[in-house]
Amino acid sequence: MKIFTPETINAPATLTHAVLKQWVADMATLTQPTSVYWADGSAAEYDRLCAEMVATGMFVKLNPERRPNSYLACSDPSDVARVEDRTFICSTREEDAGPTNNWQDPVQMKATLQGLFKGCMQGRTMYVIPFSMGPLGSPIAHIGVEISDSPYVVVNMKIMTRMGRGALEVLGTDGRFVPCVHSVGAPIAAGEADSRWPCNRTTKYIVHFPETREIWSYGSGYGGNALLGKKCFALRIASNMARDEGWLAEHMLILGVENPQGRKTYVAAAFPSACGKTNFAMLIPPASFNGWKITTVGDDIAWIKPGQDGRLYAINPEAGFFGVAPGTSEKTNFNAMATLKENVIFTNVALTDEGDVWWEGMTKEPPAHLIDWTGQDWTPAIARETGRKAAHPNSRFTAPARQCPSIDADWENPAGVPLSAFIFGGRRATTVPLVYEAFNWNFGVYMAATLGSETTAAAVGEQGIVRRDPFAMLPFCGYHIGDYFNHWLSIGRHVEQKPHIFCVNWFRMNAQGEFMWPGFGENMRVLKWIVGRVNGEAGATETDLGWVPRYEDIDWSGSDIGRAEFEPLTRIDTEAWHTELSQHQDWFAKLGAQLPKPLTLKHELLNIRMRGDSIAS
Ligand code: SAT
Ligand code: MN
Repeated sequence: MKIFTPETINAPATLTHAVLKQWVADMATLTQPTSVYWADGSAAEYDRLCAEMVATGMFVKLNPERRPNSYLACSDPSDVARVEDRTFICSTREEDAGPTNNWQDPVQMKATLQGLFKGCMQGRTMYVIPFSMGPLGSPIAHIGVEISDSPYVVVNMKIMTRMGRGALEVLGTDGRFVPCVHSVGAPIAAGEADSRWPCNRTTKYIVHFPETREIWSYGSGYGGNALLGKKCFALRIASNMARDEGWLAEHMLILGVENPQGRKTYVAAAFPSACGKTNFAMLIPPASFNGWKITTVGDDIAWIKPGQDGRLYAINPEAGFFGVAPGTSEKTNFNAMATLKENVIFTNVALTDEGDVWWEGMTKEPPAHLIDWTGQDWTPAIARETGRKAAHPNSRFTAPARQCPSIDADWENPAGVPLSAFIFGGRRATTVPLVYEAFNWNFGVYMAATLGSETTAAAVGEQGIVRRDPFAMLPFCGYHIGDYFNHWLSIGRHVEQKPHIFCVNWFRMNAQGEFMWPGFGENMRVLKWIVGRVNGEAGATETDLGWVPRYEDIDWSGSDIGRAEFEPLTRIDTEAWHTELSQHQDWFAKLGAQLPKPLTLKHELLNIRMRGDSIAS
């Protein structure tokens, strides 16, 4: 066994951070890599690592005339999405992880991990990846250092975070960082060849130690399992930091709505994974909305802090988009397609004969021939016969946020942007109306706490099942979800100028199983109403659930949706809500004593209203 020391880990000569160097040395001694490499985040390094991956077959370089400086990676079929049942929160006390997280005793888990990581990087390079979540040096940013044996992780982290030398400079000699340890869990024995997408097909662990702010991930090289700055740090660990320090770490996009007079209103919106957050964040208003503009601050994660002026301010801690490819087209998300023109890493989409990429929904007509994400020939005829998709339903693009044409001028402003509204949405074929505004903060927290959504391909498991996904944070809240609700209620008590809270559902279906709402750019009509409500300019009618727009409260310019189509979109089906409310009750029952009293109260109020008794909200 080779012993590594701070002197033998290839650390940059200028690095004076003794704790960091010792930690890296300890990790190298544990995992036994062939060599240690410190990522500097430069373009030259990025190009070199990509070229190396092309040589090993992990990357395909796309045709530079069609997609300059871009690559395609196709993963092992066992490694295509987040693994929620292999994700753990290891707080000292089980009660602190709560009923929605997998818990294991931290001492036991550390022992398990020591066993797994022992020698796990044999035959591989260990990359040390310093990164900042949030602009470098900003007071709201936090630093992490990921150790990984995957060059795919290095280049993705380069796009998704502020990665490299700058982050080390911020750390100085004794700065705090969140240690993130990652291995694909596939050591290479001497003389053995590496696989194209190394991972561990049978053993995966995504582990968080909230008290010591540590992350350990083993066995997967994909997305949120491996790019540890994203869900693991910016949500699971950061939600703990946020609770302790009085702010919010949320699974939310952030966008700005600019009206023709130039007034800008920022909103943050939470939807579960693969429910269209990226599309909503980059929305282009219908042509009839002359002078209205949407600007993008972030598409997945928001860190939100109270400002001096009594408002809430949000930053996007990420620097790139890790978006779902299928369904993205010039028609559904023009800005995303423009963002994807160059400097992109695609994962699990199909390769065209011209050396470009394709996925379901990118064009109306599929190409006549493709190599699908599993490496097999694909034609429309084969697809019809076998049902095989060219791109995996959870295939992704990794693209720099600065390339997005709608990027907000303040997207890197360390002070953040002031929020006027929170929007919560799920994927619901029935029951939930197109949009409604909560009567007040605590009612909004209730609605978000009971948010339901049909499951998607973003996580391994059965799809299309309605599950409670509170605040779209079910897989991402790093502590007891009841305490998290309490934290939201407490923010409401302390913030003077609270954003209004809205719920939306773009996915309601008619009896024929067709979507009733066109979605995409048409969502601007709903957004304009929301902004109008916030600014005291839009009307509504009171319902049992909250404030709902009447037909005449929505701007229908350029639309052929009439009253008859609008009514079933916003109808409150009392029968369905009786069932819904009993499901809320079942869900709340799981939270035990940690369920905040104000939410029980709101549940009772809703029950009474739905039963038709007259009572104030
Ligand atoms: O794979 S990720 O967790 O990064 C994406 C998602 O599921 O939202
Ligand atoms: Mn997400």
